[in-house]
Amino acid sequence: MPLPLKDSDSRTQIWKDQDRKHYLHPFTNYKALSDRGSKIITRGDGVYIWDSDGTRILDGMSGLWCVNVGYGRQELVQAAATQLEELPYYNSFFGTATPPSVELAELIAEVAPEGFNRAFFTGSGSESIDTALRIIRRYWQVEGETSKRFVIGRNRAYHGSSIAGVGLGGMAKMHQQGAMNMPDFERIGEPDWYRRGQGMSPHEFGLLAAQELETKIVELGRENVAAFVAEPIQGAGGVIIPPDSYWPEVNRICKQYDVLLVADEVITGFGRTGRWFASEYFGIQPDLITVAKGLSSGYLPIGAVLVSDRVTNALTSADDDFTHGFTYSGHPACCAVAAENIRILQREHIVERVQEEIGPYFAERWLELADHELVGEARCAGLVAGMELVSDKATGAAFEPGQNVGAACRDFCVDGGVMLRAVGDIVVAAPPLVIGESEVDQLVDCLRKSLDLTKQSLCKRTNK
Ligand code: PXG
Repeated sequence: MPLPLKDSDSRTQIWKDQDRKHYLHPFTNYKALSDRGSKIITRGDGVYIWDSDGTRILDGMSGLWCVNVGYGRQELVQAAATQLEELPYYNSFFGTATPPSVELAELIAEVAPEGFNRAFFTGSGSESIDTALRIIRRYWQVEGETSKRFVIGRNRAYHGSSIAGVGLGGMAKMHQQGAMNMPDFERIGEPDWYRRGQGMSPHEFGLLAAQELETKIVELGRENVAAFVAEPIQGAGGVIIPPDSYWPEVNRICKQYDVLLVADEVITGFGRTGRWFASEYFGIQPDLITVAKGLSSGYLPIGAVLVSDRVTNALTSADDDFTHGFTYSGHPACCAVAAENIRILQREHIVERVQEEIGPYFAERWLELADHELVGEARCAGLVAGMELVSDKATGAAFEPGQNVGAACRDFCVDGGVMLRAVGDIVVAAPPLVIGESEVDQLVDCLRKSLDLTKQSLCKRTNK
C-alpha cells in the first residue's frame, strides 16, 4: 500500500501529471522535462516565489526579466479589477480609444527619453519588434526612399520568437531549427569584449565592433539600408554589456549613413539599468524603442514601440492608413496595469534607487565573485548581471560543449533557494528592482556556494 500523500504532495503530483500529458512548454526539451517533471510555481510576494511544495525561492530573474516592481502588488491587482469591471475590452482601430490607453501613452511620453512622444501598443516584445519593422518600412516609403530595405541585427541577439524576430535575431539554435529566414535581414558581430576582444582594450574593441556596422552598410550600399536593430545590453545572449566606446560610435554611423536606429529595450526598459531606459545609460540616440516586460512588470501582457518625433512626423504626414495593428493593441486592462506600474516606479523612486543605492551594492557583491576559480568574468549594469564560467581562469578557455556547467551551477542555485538562469556557461541574474541588501546577500552567497558545488562536481566527474 502506498503511504497516504500530504495534500500538497498529491496536488503537486496531479499538476505534474497534467503538465506532462497536455502542456507544450516554450523553449523546452520535452523529453528531458517529461523525465524530470516541472517545478510548479504557485505564489509570489516581493522578491520571492513559492513552489507547490511550499518551498520559498528568491527570484533572481524577475520571472523572465520582467517583474520589476516585485510580486504581490495590490495596486496592480486593483487597477486590473477596476478596469475589467468598467470596460474589459475595446479597440483603437477605427477612430476609438479608451481612457487607459490614452493615459498610458501620455505617461510613457513623460518617462521616455527626450523627443519620444508617441507610443504604438502591442501585446508582447515579439509584436513590438514586428511593429518596429513595419514602421521602418513605412517610414522609408513615406520618405520616398524605397530602396532602403535591409535591416541589420547582430549575432546572439534575441528579438523574440515571431518569424521576423527569429530572422532578425542571432540565436544560432533558433536558426538551426529551420526558422524561415527573411530576405533583407543582415547580421554583424556582437560587442562581446570578453570573447571577441582578445589583445585589445575594451575601448579599442568597442570602436571596432561598432565599425562592423559601418563596413556592412558600405557593403550593402547606404541607399539600401533601412535600420540597425540592437539591444543596448544583449540579455538572452548572455548579458553582453558593450564597452563605453560602442554606442557613441554606433550613433555616429547611423547618423552619417542615414540609417534608423532601433533600441530593443524589452529587457532594459523601465529601470533595469538604473535609468528609465538603457538608451539614457549608454547615450544611445535611437529613432524607435521597443518595450514590453517591465512596462507592466509582467502582471498582464503588453508591449509598445516608442516612436521619436522624426518618425512620427513621417507617419502622421501620410494621408492614408498605416495598415498595422493587433486586436489587443491598447487593451484597456493591460494599459491600466501598465500605467499603475509606471506610477509605482515614480512614486517609490525605484529607478533612482537602482542607480544610487541597490545597483551599486549589487555590483559590489556580484563583482566579488570574480575571484572564484570558475569565473572568467563577472559583469553588471544596474540590476542585470552575467558571469562567464570557464575551465581555465587564466586563459578564459571555455568548457567542452555538453559539459553543461552553467546548467549545473544554476541547478545548485535553485536547490539552494535562488532562481537564476544559465545561457550556456554564462550565469545571468536580473532580480526585481525592489530587492533589498540582505536579499542581494542571499543571492550572491547562494551563488558562491553553488560555484563551489559545481567545482566539486566537476572534480568528481574528472576524478581530480
Ligand atoms: N526583445 C528582447 C530584447 C527580448 O529579450 C523579446 C524581444 C520578445 O519578447 P516576448 O514578450 O515576445 O517574449 C525579448 C524576450 C530568455 C528569454 O531565455 C528572454 C526573452 C523571452 C523568453 C526567454 O532569457 N526575452
